[in-house]
Amino acid sequence: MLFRNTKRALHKLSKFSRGYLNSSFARVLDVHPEVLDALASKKPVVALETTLVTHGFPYPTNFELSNSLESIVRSTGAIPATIGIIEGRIKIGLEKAELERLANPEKPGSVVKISRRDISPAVSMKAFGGTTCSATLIFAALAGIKVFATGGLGGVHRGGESSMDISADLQELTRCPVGLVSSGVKSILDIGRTLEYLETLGVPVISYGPSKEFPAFFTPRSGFQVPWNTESPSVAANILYTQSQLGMQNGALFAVPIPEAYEAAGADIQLAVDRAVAESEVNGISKRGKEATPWLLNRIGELSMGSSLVSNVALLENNARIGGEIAVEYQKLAE
Ligand code: PSU
Ligand code: MN
Repeated sequence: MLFRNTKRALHKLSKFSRGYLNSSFARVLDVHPEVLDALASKKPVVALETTLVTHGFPYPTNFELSNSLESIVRSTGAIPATIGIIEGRIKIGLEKAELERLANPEKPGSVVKISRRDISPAVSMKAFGGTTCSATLIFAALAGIKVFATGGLGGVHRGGESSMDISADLQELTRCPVGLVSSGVKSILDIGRTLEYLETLGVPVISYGPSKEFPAFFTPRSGFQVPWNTESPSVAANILYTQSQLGMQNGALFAVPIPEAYEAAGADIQLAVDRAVAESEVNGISKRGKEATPWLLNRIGELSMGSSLVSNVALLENNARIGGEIAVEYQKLAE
């Protein structure tokens, strides 16, 4: 019996791997053997991003956090696939040494923040990179991963109606059939316009909690309502599965409020957010494109004396667990 099962698994794996190895993207993209096996044998997989490692958290918190997100995903029965770029190779699933390479600023050479527009130059120039939500969505979709868990999605920046600083993350949700689990967007952004933009793009936004209030990352309340809410991983999985049955190419955003224990800290952090945004307008960082978000995140950490980082870790860990639960339910439907 054992032998027969193993043989069947090997057969499936080799068929899947053959398809994968013949595809053109295999020339630039490596799927970690554990992730490849999970995809071939239809186990649930959750994608994780690395901009939070390279541009979101200081070392060694970033390295430890990434490991803890992977363990939390595992504890739900799903396999984690942390995505990043190592010397021009796109990695779906990173080895510990590769993760350390992206996390540790003392390693030689720079590590770039990779959104859609940076992918082909980074690959061609053998760069190291942390993938934003947009790039992570692209690679997750290429590999056939259905769920991606992170902290905050990018969006329309404050003043975006004149600066046109709108994260590529939003557009990408129209192109990748992946469920993105985040705690909404930070109030460094214009939350109302971000939701309007997602509506225009036709991306379903579902609050994953007791109410239809869209969460504002550090706080569960943004003052904006979304049309749908659920607290059930199987309903969330069903939303993704329905889109796949209809052949829809877009993803969906599941917006999870920060755990209750961190609600109170949110009000103080909000002051830091407002001050950081005001500073960025005075010192001109708000007009420096991709530097704006990492600068604001770092400044909020300084102004809140690390409290924002503690909350950020808590919500990321919560989202990794929920991502795992949704992926497990999705796989049941897809069987
Ligand atoms: N917002 C956060 N934390 C983050 C990011 C956004 O609260 O770490 C990162 C994500 O990787 C996101 C990217 O995809 O920043 C968006 O950057 P930009 O605003 O430059 O598109
Ligand atoms: Mn931008």
